[in-house]
Amino acid sequence: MNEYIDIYSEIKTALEYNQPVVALESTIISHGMPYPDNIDMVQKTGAIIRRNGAIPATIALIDGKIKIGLSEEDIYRLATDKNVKKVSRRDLAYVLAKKEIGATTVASTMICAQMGGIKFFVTGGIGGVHRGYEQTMDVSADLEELAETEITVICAGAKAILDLPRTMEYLETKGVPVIGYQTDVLPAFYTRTSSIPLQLSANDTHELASIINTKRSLGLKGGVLVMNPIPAEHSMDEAMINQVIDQAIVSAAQQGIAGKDVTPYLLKTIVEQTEGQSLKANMELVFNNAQVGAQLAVAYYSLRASL
Ligand code: PSU
Ligand code: MN
Repeated sequence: MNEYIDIYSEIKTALEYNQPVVALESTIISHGMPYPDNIDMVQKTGAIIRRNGAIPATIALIDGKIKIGLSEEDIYRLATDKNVKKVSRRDLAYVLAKKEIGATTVASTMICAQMGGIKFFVTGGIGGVHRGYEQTMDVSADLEELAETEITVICAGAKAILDLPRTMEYLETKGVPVIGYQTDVLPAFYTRTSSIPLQLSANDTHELASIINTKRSLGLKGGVLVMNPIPAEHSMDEAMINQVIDQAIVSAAQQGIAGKDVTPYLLKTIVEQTEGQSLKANMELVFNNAQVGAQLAVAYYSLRASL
């Protein structure tokens, strides 16, 4: 392990004894949700992971270290400090070397989780190919990381802020297994379905654990993406949310928002335009992913122990 990794003792022990650990990203805290809901989200997500038999490990860059497992003070800083940098693969070495405070995206959380020996990671939504990418070339580094790094990411699909068909094509080209959890269509984050069929699906966490174990045994590089739809009682009206998303994209273009500011800008605008309704849905789908992710980690480690 490299000298930048700082793993909280409880998590270190769990990893040594092959107990299930589930990583969480921190960009969702700093740039994905407003304060104080972001703190509420991390605490509840951690509690759900524990209740389902795994140990939560939130990852961030603090004072020159990759911290795996954060203190309450770290979480408060991430949730409130305006100087927190959104850190993807590109920014990782820079922010560490300068000892700045950095929040990890899906891509950099995967990198750091792998450095620490963690195999599962729960989040809300991943980045992807942005709409209008023909002009902007805006494709999230999350996709390339899924192609390279051996972590299973549990999410609620991708948002319609992205070009969903092209996001799926990219993942197919890169050979990333995208597995629907109890669904055979791509969930669209705020809604349970989209018009895009999934080629792979699994009925329960044991099936998923067996697929992940087989992939590992074959030595195939790259991650696995589990698509877990938002619970029906929390899903949003499709026409309404799509209209809000369309407007947010127009407004981002008009204001010249580009690069890594695009996703945070869109998320914030959508929360404002739905008067918090989208934030509530976002939190609920993270909780649901935490439950499935923890159960999957438990199933995977018990399968490994039985081999
Ligand atoms: N989608 C969400 N919430 C988020 C993000 C995406 O619904 O918080 C964050 C994640 O950290 C993701 C990142 O990895 O945005 C993608 O940003 P970009 O498109 O700049 O790669
Ligand atoms: Mn981008």
